[in-house]
Amino acid sequence: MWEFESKINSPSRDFSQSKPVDILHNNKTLLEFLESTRRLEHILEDKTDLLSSLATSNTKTQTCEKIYQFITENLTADINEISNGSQALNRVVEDQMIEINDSFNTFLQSLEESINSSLSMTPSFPPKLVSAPGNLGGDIITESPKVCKKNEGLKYKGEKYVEIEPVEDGLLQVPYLCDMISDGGGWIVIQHRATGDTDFFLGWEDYKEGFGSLDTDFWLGNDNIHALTSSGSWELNVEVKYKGDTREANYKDFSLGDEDSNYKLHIGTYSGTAGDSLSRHDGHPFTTKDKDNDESDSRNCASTFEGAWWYINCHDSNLNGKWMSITAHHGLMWRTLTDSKSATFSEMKIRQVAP
Ligand SMILES: [Ca+2]
Repeated sequence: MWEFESKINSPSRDFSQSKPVDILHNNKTLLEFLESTRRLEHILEDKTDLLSSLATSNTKTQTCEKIYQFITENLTADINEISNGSQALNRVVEDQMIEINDSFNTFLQSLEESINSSLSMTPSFPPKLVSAPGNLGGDIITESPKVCKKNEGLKYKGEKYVEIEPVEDGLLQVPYLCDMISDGGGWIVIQHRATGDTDFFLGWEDYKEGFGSLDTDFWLGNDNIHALTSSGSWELNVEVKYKGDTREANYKDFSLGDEDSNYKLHIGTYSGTAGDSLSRHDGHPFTTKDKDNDESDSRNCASTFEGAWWYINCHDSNLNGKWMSITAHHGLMWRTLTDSKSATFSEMKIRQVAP
């Protein structure tokens, strides 16, 4: 190319003054120039074709990119849709599994409670009362220090209870129930709940006097409990059955104050297997739905939790609560064993350990 340019750029000549040799030379130069021009045209054509081809190629590339983008976007959307669908399906399956599991557990618990309830009723309270045999059948029966003596023409219930009729100068002027077997016997039962046939959501006078049936469920009465424990030294035994398992809580030095003290509870040291869910109530008065002696300013704990107890604000235990309640804290609760749920059996009994 530079050769061509050098020729183009060479100074002009006056051909009229040229000699024949010069003319020939000039013609040759012109021919070379024309040849170069053609080559240049070819090169330009080639470049044009190339540019055109590149442009076409670029358009195709852009089209390919758009198609690729379209496919990618749609594929991603499809994958996301499938993934979301799969997750939703998993959630539905998980929810249904939880629901089935809960239903099964509820069914099992209900079945277990029904069986336990039946089992707890049968041996303790046979429907027909029989006269007590002269000997209740074992070396473990001992003379009760004061109120649960054997061989007094006793009515015998089940395997371990006897019903005692009051005597004229006795501490109690109502029939009462003695456990003649447990831990050597000699226990007077002050609370018994095994059947749920008695309403325990009652007022002050009912708890003062006592209510229910010795054949089923009852409260001995706060006046009676006070009369028994106002002299001598007494111990308290609490039995609570939950999920088929019966546990005990024992307290030394049990007594109940008189009505003027609102039947204030006094208990000593705890021992046992049920855990201690009563010591926090020690030293506190009794509250019923119609007499609020608890420590809550905003409510009556007996009304709120459907029972009657030595409530604070409000309770660790609620053994006079609502039978088989499914509402948390409303049932026969013994926190260290049942948490907030209801036990299926409870019994409180006391025994004199010293005059
Ligand atoms: Ca209150």
